[in-house]
Amino acid sequence: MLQDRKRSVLLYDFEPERDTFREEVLQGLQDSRKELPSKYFYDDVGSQLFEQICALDEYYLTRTELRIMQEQSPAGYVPIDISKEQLMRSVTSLTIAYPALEVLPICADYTSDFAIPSPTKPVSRRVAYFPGSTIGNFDREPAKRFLQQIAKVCKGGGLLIGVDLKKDFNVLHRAYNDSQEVTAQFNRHLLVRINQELDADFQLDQFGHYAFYNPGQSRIEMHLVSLKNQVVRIGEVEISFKLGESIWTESSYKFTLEEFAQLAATAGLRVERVWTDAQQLFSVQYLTAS
Ligand code: AVJ
Repeated sequence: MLQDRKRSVLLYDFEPERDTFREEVLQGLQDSRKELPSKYFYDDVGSQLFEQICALDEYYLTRTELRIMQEQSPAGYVPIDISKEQLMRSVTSLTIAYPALEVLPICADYTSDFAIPSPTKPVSRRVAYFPGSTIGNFDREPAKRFLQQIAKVCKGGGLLIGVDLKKDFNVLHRAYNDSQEVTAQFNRHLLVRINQELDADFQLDQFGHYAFYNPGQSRIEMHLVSLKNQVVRIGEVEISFKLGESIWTESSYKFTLEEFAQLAATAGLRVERVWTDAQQLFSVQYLTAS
């Protein structure tokens, strides 16, 4: 969804009244030891003057504090994504928003084995961030292995992870069968890519999007179902499909909080905090790796 470029922000305004200013000035100046509250330096012009002070050679405070912060705060961010274009787009906006942050992007399948580079600054704690409930795309054993991997990489640190929760089957069904059929298009896009990149001839209108919640397995299953008997060519190879035969393209597991805590525990991760929305649709969880 497109966002308005210009956001309006509401100010909660408790700026001291002129009367208060007068009272404090008069009170301070009528004391036997005269004083004025230093907070009143900072009107608009005063604040700009202070900014200039901060830039002075002699005024070591600000730059020294910033240096300490830069030395001690997030040493670096290592985004990992399978899509190089998407990855580099987000890196660009991140480096603009956080010029001091060292960003070390990795284009990889995050289930594969690859080395995580170390930022230039010393790292005291590694925290992984795995949003989107993408953990739900793994079957139980691979999920456990993946979490174990993270636990190993983030020992002494933790994992912030998005986990989708069990809920009304109809709500789940609609989330993967949207009325605009974007999900169907997303699903079929896999065939578009295969056609484009692997010289294949999938007929897109001959494969139907089929997604449903499987309560016994606690997962959404997404399929592309052949709408006729057909033969598809991928390069030199021919693959035949029967009418109604499906290609399983994705699983998306849903959890109760207890089930996820249990899965995490099998990987040596402990749930420290859980945040959810009012309807308990989704959770964000912080796990530590001891
Ligand atoms: C981002 C992988 C978690 O499984 O819900 C969205 C992908 N598939 N609609 C999910 C997806 C269909 C999504 N993940």
